[in-house]
Amino acid sequence: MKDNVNNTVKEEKGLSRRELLGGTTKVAAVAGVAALAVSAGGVGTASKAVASSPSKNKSHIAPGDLDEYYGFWSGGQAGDIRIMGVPSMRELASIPVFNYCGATGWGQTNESKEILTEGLTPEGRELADANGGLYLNGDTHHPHPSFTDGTYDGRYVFINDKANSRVARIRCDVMRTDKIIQVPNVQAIHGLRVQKFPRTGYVFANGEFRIPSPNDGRDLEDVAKYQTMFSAIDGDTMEVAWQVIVSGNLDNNDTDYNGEYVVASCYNSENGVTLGEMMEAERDHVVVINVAAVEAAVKAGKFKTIGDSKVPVLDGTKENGEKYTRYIDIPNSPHGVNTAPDGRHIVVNGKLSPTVSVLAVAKFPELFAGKIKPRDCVVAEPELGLGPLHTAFDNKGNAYTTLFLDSQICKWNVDKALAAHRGEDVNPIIQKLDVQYQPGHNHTSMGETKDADGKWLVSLNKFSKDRYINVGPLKPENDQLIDISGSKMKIVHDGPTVSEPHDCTIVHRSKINPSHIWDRNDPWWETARQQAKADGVVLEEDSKIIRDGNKVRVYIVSIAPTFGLEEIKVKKGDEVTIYVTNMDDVEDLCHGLTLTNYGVAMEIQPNQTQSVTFKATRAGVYWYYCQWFCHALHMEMRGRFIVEG
Ligand code: CUK
Ligand code: CUA
Repeated sequence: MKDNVNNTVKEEKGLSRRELLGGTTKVAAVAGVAALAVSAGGVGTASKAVASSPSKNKSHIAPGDLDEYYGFWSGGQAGDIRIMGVPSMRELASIPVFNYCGATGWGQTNESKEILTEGLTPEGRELADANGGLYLNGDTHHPHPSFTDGTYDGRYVFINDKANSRVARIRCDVMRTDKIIQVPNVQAIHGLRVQKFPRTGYVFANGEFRIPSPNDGRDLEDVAKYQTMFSAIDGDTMEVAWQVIVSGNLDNNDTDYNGEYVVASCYNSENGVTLGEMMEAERDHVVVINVAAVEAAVKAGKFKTIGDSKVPVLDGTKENGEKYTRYIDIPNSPHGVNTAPDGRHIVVNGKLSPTVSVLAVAKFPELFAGKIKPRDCVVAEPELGLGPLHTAFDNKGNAYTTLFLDSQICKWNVDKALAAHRGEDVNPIIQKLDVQYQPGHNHTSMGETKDADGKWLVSLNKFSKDRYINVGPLKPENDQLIDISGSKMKIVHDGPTVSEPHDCTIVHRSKINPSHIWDRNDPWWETARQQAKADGVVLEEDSKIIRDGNKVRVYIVSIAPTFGLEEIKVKKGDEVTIYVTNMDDVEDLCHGLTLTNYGVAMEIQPNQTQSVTFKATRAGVYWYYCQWFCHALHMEMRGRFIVEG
């Protein structure tokens, strides 16, 4: 196995952090401190391959050894994405997305504010402005990496924000969010999947709640006029390409392996607004969206737009959707939708029904041609247990379904389920495993790609109850790691998480190849670059202060253990922007800038530029300091921000 994770600084730059720290530390007494900082970083230590670990428990990754998989975990209501190592289940990083992050300055730096606000709809901007211009919360559910040709390509991870109807894109090279858009005409983006073939391509996003259209004060009580939409976002430009109005509340979705169809589950086919109304019918449905048919109609101009939005909208409701959509009846309130790695079957999870419905992708063309009835697409409907929510797959034709109410994972065989549906006397269920407790999503290693490898399954359990020492009324959730490489599932690890992750994806490390330092040509600081150019400043070289009326722009180059300016003098009332460029092109050598008592703080990663703007509201001396322990003389890495009254 090619190990692309274990690139040490030595190989890349010819200089390790250990050497850098040793070389620049002039005071002998601080050598011990430097060693402390280095051991925390752990840079340059050789690591053994996972397979060579002598441990009997395959999930145990010995100190110094590396994980085989990247896990992208939704941060739930915390609004971030967490990178986990699998199988160790160690939390490696948090990527700020829809949250405010004090560690990185996400939500405060000009670079992040641009990303957080540029994609808002006019209504969203108005509502966010009531909160100081930014949404400070998010509710992430479904992190999905980009695909090329049916498997992960390591470019991006996409994730939804149900709370404020947004979709974000995370760059896998720097593991930072680079685009966030708010989807117009809908409320609560929930289910999210990406096009698997030929590439991503589209990001498919389900609008869950039904609202008046446009939602500007009309039809407040006329609930029959409420509607919701399925949206296709162009993953390259992060613009909404088109929307289709559908019947029911959209829940989850998944796509085929041909780039032709998307299947979305819908609850509340009654279009009710109270619990009682939503529960009236025995059956709900999935809606199948025909991507080519929608594209053709958009191209032919057969669409409308709504309100201020320019996005093409098509009618795909049960009554009018003929060309674009088909509705397949599914027992009451289906939830998860999961495409098998064979590319031929899509499993719809029953939730309130003990069954899962297996749809044959090959039947969809006949369905749209009107040659078969919708229910003819259902080629198996095994009864698995109470509360089936989500299904994952291995590489041997087996499926693993979470049973929320039974607190179990049910392992079953897809071919046997098909045979049973044809009337053969076979039992598709292979094993039921107790999990602790109430599982929602589950995910297998590479299981949503054609490269499913059947090694690991994670069950994301909503309740941990007694599995950990008591931390108060709010307990952690419990993500259990299950070894599925043998004939029987075996739980090998309990992993606590906070704030309801909902979902995760598990990606082989050979697919992801993050950078160690930023490239100075990165577009991240393009706005800063333009401003510097106008000010005659070279970001990489110049530390200077430019006054422009009562606007003051401060350019600082940081190289451990100094800031290029040890004193910044401004006048009370000035609007100050500080640009910091970290010219330490050494792995893991992050600096920061915190301005005491001003509530200003940001990270500046190796070779990165970041900036922050604030008002100098009070005269006095305020120290700014580097808050990342970067050097033996880190405590001395500071300067005075002097505000003249
Ligand atoms: S949903 Cu949470 S358990 Cu948002 Cu994918 Cu099913
Ligand atoms: Cu730079 Cu601490």
